[in-house]
Amino acid sequence: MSAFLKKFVDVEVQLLDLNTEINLLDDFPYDNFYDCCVDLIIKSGFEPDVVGVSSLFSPSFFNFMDCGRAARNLFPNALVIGGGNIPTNSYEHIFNDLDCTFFDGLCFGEGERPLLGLMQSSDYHSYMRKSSSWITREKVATDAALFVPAHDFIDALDEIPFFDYNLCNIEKHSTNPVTSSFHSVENQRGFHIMTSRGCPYLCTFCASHRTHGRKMRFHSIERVREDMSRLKYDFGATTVVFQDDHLMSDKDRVYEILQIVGELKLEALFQNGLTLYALDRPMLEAFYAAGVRHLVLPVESGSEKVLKEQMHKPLKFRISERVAKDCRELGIYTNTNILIGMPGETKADIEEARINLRKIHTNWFNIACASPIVGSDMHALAKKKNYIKVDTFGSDFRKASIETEDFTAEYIQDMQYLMNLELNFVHNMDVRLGEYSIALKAFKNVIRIKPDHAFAHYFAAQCYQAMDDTQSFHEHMAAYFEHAESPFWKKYVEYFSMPTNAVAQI
Ligand code: B12
Ligand code: SF4
Repeated sequence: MSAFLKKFVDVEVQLLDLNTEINLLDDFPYDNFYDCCVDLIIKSGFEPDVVGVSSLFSPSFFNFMDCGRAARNLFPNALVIGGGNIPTNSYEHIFNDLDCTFFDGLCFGEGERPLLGLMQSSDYHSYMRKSSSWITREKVATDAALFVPAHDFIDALDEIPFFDYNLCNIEKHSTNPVTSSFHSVENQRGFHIMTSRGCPYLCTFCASHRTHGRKMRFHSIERVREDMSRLKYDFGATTVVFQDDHLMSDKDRVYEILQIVGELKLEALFQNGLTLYALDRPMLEAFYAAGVRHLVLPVESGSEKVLKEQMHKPLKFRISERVAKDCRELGIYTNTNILIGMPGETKADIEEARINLRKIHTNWFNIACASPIVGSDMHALAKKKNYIKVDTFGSDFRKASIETEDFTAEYIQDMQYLMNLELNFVHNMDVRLGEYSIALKAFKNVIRIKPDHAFAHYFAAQCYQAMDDTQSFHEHMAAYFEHAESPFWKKYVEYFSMPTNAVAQI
């Protein structure tokens, strides 16, 4: 947005990225996020005329509100505006239910053009009153039924200049949680990149279309090449993290992008799952040839019925099986994303999924609890049927928040952890296929984060035994027996009939 604004108007822009700043704090010497926000804004030395607060994620809803309040209190004469997925989807809640007075306006959907119009106007408030991409307290309060906000998209994405990375302290922004969670990447300097916007699919759990729309829009291939080259040569990028919602929409274009990645010798991560039907063998070979060694597979469910009826996802389970197998054969590590607890999903569906998912030759499963993201069809349905049991403005896919005629939230929460243990440990595919060193790397990663993880110790021990490392086998079995005694692990040890007699086993 900064680069786009500067193309047309003479503005000075400063960026305060609280994600990065807070990540770098050694401790949190504040009573709450609001105090932290005030302190960091003061330390930044900003004296803005306009403060724009951005929020993309439900878990940051309350932080978004705190930032807006802090900006209003610190800069009483400034225009305070907000944008991103959260205000786009929750503006009625913000202005009506929470009676928010500190935001002068909220932007609906993408912000480049609405922000430019605003900055070019002589009277901000009257511009926001007239523009249907700007939401104000008055519009929502007086015309709630009549007021329908509208997108103002840029069709040809190349109109947006190369991003204004000079706003960032690149060293600080390189503390990137995405790259470090990928199997093949260590301590890399990664930049997010989005070569297209929009997605035509109708997945019921997704709200991306509310911000970016359903129509695909693209950067040209020339522009993708230019951006990646500048990131590499001017900013020292070693990794590009693709964030397109539907990168695979045009396969020929993907081949060209992979060619560029390969030529520039950049690591490429595809953090969003890539549409599986498009990942045929030649395409996966092209990924491999470009140096890609890790992919995320959006399998989403092991039940065809749930995929079709609950998720509206045009995906056949056999395609997921084939892609995971091909990746393994080619030497591409895979994480598989699974959601459980959709409205309409039954316990029988979940049981079916548990069995089916064991057939996926993936390296690791990420099992998440379906979260009713505001703006998604799933949220609308869950709200209508009164299925939402907790405040969803903080929902983050870890906490089960839906309760239906078929299951309780506690059941989904328990099942999420049980499926994690079952698919990643008890039936771990790498162990089953004798890929012990790959499995071990994952188990040791779990132990690093959770040193008392009894199952990680047990299965790490099994790998060491198979690799003839007797000493490490004994060390991990000893750790297993120690932790298996705790009340938390005891129930899972019993459930999976894991060994309990230390003397007999070691
Ligand atoms: C990159 C990304 C990440 C990165 C973010 C890195 C970073 N520092 O930016 C990482 C990996 C860290 C991440 C993490 C998560 N993510 Co994420 N992520 C994305 C992704 C793929 C792209 C975001 C992006 O850059 N878009 C491109 C730009 C052009 O669009 P934009 O950011 O929306 O900004 C435009 C408008 O929103 C608007 N705008 C935005 N801010 C402002 C401010 C003002 C003042 C104005 C006027 C306009 C404006 O104008 C912008 C330009 O057009 C989106 C999907 C998507 N397509 O947006 C998901 C998405 C935002 N993530 C999502 C989720 C759920 C998460 C996680 C909660 C996942 C998890 N379980 O951990 C976490 C939360 C992290 C946290 N901090 O709490 C969901 C959010 C849904 C929701 N309501 O919560 C999305 C929509 C994906 C999806 N379809 O489900 N994510
Ligand atoms: S989840 Fe992905 S594929 Fe489905 S609608 Fe959202 S962006 Fe598109």
